[in-house]
Amino acid sequence: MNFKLTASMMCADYRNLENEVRMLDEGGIDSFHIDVMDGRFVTNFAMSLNDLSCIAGLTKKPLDVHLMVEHPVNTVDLFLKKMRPGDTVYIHPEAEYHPSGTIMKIVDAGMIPGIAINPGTSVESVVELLHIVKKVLIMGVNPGNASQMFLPFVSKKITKLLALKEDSDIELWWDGACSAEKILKYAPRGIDGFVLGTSLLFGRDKPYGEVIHNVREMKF
Ligand code: S6P
Ligand code: MG
Repeated sequence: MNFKLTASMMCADYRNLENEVRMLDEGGIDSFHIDVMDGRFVTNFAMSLNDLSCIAGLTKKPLDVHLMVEHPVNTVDLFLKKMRPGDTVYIHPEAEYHPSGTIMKIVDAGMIPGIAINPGTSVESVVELLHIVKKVLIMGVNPGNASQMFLPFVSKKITKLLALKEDSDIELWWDGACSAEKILKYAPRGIDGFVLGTSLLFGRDKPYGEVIHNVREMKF
């Protein structure tokens, strides 16, 4: 089955970030997910420009930058400058007055534009943006922290997005509480990629390469 895997780097062991990136890279991860949090859009602070530059310098694989910040129009350029064409930037439409303008900035910089949608955000409220983004990051938890429980009411929205995907070329990605059970259920239905955090990849005492291989083979 053809689905992609990205590693949620806020869950990595920062005592040796270089080694973490190398093990994930050699272990076959497809990209590196960078969770940026500003303490306002979400009640947490997480990765920022230095972390992004550090990881970009350690791998040739793409970055998947998830901006959980208020009004990303004001700061997205800082991130775009440090990225390589073909990397992805997700903004939250809930955090922006005019999300389509910010999405066009991302496109103009040569990056892949995406929106991340919170559990409480309806498909209907973002449907116009689906014409101009390439990826949708479906949040299975409220953004802000790793190791949270999946919110079951999101399942209905996933079904709606899978139906919309049939008439468009958007990719659907899953972020938050991405467990083996979710991959087994949703990869066959057409979810294109999964963000791996503590539910499957980090803090498991198993080599990353082995976990990634098993997930791809759906051997859980
Ligand atoms: C959450 C963030 C995510 C998490 C990831 C953690 O705000 O956007 O990318 O880091 O979902 O995964 P898990 O398996 O610990 O929930
Ligand atoms: Mg994320």
